[in-house]
Formats: sequence, structure tokens, C-alpha cells
Amino acid sequence: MLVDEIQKANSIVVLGHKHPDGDALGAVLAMGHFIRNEFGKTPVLAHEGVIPDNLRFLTNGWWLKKAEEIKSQAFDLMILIDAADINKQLGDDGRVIFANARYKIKIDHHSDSVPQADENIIEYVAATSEIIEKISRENGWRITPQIACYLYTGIYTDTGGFVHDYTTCATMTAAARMIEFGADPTMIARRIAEKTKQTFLNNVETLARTGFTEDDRIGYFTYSVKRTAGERPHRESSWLHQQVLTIKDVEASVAIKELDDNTLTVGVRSKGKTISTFCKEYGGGGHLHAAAFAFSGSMDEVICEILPKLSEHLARDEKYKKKDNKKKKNKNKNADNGGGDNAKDNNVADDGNRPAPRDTSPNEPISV
Ligand SMILES: [Mn+2]
Repeated sequence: MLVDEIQKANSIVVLGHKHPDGDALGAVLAMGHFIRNEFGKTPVLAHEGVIPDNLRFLTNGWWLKKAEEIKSQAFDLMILIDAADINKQLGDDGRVIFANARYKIKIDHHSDSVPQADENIIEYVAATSEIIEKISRENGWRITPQIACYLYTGIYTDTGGFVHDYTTCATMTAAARMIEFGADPTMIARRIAEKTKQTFLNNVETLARTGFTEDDRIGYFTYSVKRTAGERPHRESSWLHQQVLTIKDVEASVAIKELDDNTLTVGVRSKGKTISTFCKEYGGGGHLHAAAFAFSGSMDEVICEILPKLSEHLARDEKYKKKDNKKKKNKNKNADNGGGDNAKDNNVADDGNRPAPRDTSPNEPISV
């Protein structure tokens, strides 16, 4: 049990996935504060990779160590946060810390989460921060305004501002509770959206070049992240995807990114159709509605050859869905005949087979 293990341990490390997003960072910091406040212990809070500028307001006042600095330490307890698979979501340093830890507890919400720890707390909800909120409620842990800010940020960012799949009544209730305990939703929303003038201009320039497939099913944008004069031009791919997906007939948004070594990553987001299977065919992967793959050919090949195939894939998914709905309808009819409650049956079916929560992290390739 989490509580017993925290009580037993003399040394504790809390680490989230590499290149942490708001959920990973918020959940790590909240867990750290709970361990300090409720157990009187000082855990090591660590991060691997880069903390994005717009999340730096979270880390004020609490020293996060780099995974690299602590990898030679063997901790009694490691709490791993928001990482579906240590082989994909941790870097070399994170994996060393995991291997050296005597007891590991993993807390995660991804549907493809691998139970690699000694104890795995995996719940298919909107954010790992939502799970931590539930754990704190069940144990009667005190929510300080600071903790409320961490957990609200985690839930807010992983739901894309309460709009992605999985934003449930429970998600909103958890977030509302955090506001009650002192989280400032206006400040957090503003900080999360904040960007530099140059990033803003880069975003807009990229968006102005949006292209479309012939059938308008796909809107795509291209850009290079190659270093020029030591600087890496920055754009917010999540924001760009969101904008493209506001177009009425567009079903999927595609980001084609050119990297330093001239290879490409192709990130795909959809309004609801499954695109992870398509990305898998090209050696990538991800969530049902947000996935990516690496490609060593040219941008033209992606635009002229792969996008039309993706378009066909989207059309096929439509047919499949229609058939599937018909089947469901028939099933419900039968249930009705047997005196079943149609609306209730639908809810049960929805809960029983939940798709992957959508990640709001920048659309990095899953396997390169
Ligand atoms: Mn998450």
C-alpha cells in the first residue's frame, strides 16, 4: 500500500515522465508536498528532460533535481508518475533510478499503461493529478493552496482546458474542489497559454501556410525545428493542431516536423476517428486520437503519398463506425425488449471500454 510504503521508507524519490507536461509536473509536486506535510519526510522530487517555460511558475519554491544528478542513489521507494511505459516515457537516467529503487509504485492514467512497478495504481481517468486528488481525499490529506494549484494545473492541462475526451463529471468535481482549496483558475489558464512574442509569430506564420488534402478531410502544417545560429525556432504544435481542428470539414490535423538530421516526425490528431492504428503501420504509435510516427523520406512524400492514404483510412473508419453503431442499436433494442434501460446501457458500454486519454503534451514521436 502506498501509505505503508511511504511510512516505511527512509529515502523516497518522485519522478514523472521525460520532458514533463503539466500533469506530470503537477502530480510530482503535489505528491512531494503530501509526503512532507502528512508524513514529515522530505522526498527527492526529480525531473528528466526539459521543463517547458510556461510551467516554470509551478516549480517556484521547490527544488526539483535533475534525474541525472541522483541516478547513483538507491532509494527505498520510488513513486513513478504519469509514465505509461518506462521503456518509452523514461530516459536512460530515469530507468537507472527505477532499476536501483528497492520498491516502486507507479501512478498513471494511460490506457496502454504497463504494470512494471511492484505496485501499480492505474486508473483510466483524465489525468494522473485526478488520481492523486482521489488518493488524497480517501486518506484525508490536507490540500494547501499550493497543492490545489499543482493538481488543478495537472487536470487543466491534460484535458486541454476541460475539452478533451475523458473530461468527466468526476474530473470537473476534482478541479472544482481544487478551486475551493485555493487554486486560481484565471492565473493558471493565463500562465499555461503564455508564450514569447517570437513563438506567437512562429505559430501564426505556420498556421498561415496550412494545406489541405483534396477532400478537405486533413489540414496539415509543416515546419523545421532545425537549429539556426544556435537557436531552435519554437512553435506550439498542440495549439496549431487545435486551431486546424476547428475547421468544419477537417477530420484530422497533421504536423510535419523536420528535425536536425533531416528526418521527419509526423504528428496526427483527430476529432474522434482512430488514427493510432494508422501511425502504428508506419512504426509509430500513441493514443487513439493523438499519435505520431517518424519518417525518413521527404515532406513531399508525406503530403503526396501518405496523407491521401490517411484520408482513405479516415473514410474507412467512418464506414466501420456506422456498422458498429448499427450493431449497438440492435443490441440496445434487444436489451429494451428485455426491460433494460436504454440510456443506462449506453453509459455502461461507454465506461466499459474507454479509449486512451488524450495527451496534451507536444506531439513528440512515440518511437523514433
Ligand atoms: Mn497525464
